[in-house]
Amino acid sequence: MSSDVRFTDFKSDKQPTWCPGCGDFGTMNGMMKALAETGNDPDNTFVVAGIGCSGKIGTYMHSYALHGVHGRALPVGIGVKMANPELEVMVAGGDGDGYSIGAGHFVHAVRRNVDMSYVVMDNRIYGLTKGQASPTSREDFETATTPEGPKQPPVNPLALALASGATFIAQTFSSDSQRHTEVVRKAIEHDGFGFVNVYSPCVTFNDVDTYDYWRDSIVDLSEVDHDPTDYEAAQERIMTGDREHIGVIYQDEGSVPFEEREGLEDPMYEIPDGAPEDAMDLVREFY
Ligand SMILES: Cc1ncc(C[n+]2csc(CCOP(=O)(O)OP(=O)(O)O)c2C)c(N)n1
Ligand code: SF4
Ligand SMILES: [Mg+2]
Repeated sequence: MSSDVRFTDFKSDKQPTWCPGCGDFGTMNGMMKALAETGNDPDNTFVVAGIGCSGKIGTYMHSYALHGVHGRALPVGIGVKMANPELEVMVAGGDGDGYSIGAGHFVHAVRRNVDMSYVVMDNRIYGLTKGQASPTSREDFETATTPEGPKQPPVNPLALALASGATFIAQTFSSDSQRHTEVVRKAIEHDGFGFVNVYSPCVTFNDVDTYDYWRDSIVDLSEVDHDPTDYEAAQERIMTGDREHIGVIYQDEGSVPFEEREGLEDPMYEIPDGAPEDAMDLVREFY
């Protein structure tokens, strides 16, 4: 790790193919700034990306990276962190990747509480596949495949995280660069699974959840009376309040990451080669 790293060091030489104005530009810039501000550098950072427009982020960032299978970024990220806890692991993907095909992994990653961060670029649509409804789309959101809307209420990702035992729940808006960076930084610094849902507008396929909509509806928790360490207050904001809050909504200050709790902090490269003898005895018993 180095203290003179600039956020631009996290930019790869690949030119993003995101549409001009896509929210993912701001989301990615804030992630790079937060990584640099927390003393990380590309050599100790591993980005695992989902599949979707958002998933292209692993190509546009300069770090170790893996672009794998749709909905499977989180278990891969956990594996990377467990194999080498010295790495700063950041998983990033879309609302479809995380809350639809990957919803099961989301729940279990949250409850496992490994020390890593998870940034979801929530544009309330499947962008890459050209505009189908996603799990966070509104009930009446019309698309080519849901001409009368999905006709089912959207998933509330923050509630899902809270119900799964999350120790850090936050939300940001991609175009509020300063606040987004600050919150992602807190997620990185959190001792455990730092989850950030980012309102990251799709300017091509979503004409409802637009920049103007977010600007008009967002309530910044730093400007109201909210204590993120108060579980009931967080529950109230997430379950019954206006959903468009940004900031750290819940943080368990006593969080102990899974690997620390279970004494699994040694990197796998320090484990001697070859299976331990008693494990081999067990194998011999069965063949
Ligand atoms: C197993 C599998 N099923 C479906 C797809 C098709 N697919 C690719 S991206 C995507 C949805 C992406 O939506 P989201 O995660 O919200 O990302 P966005 O493009 O909006 O950033 C789907 C269904 C796939 N690649 N793999
Ligand atoms: S389709 Fe939407 S999400 Fe994908 S790059 Fe374009 S604006 Fe971004
Ligand atoms: Mg999406």
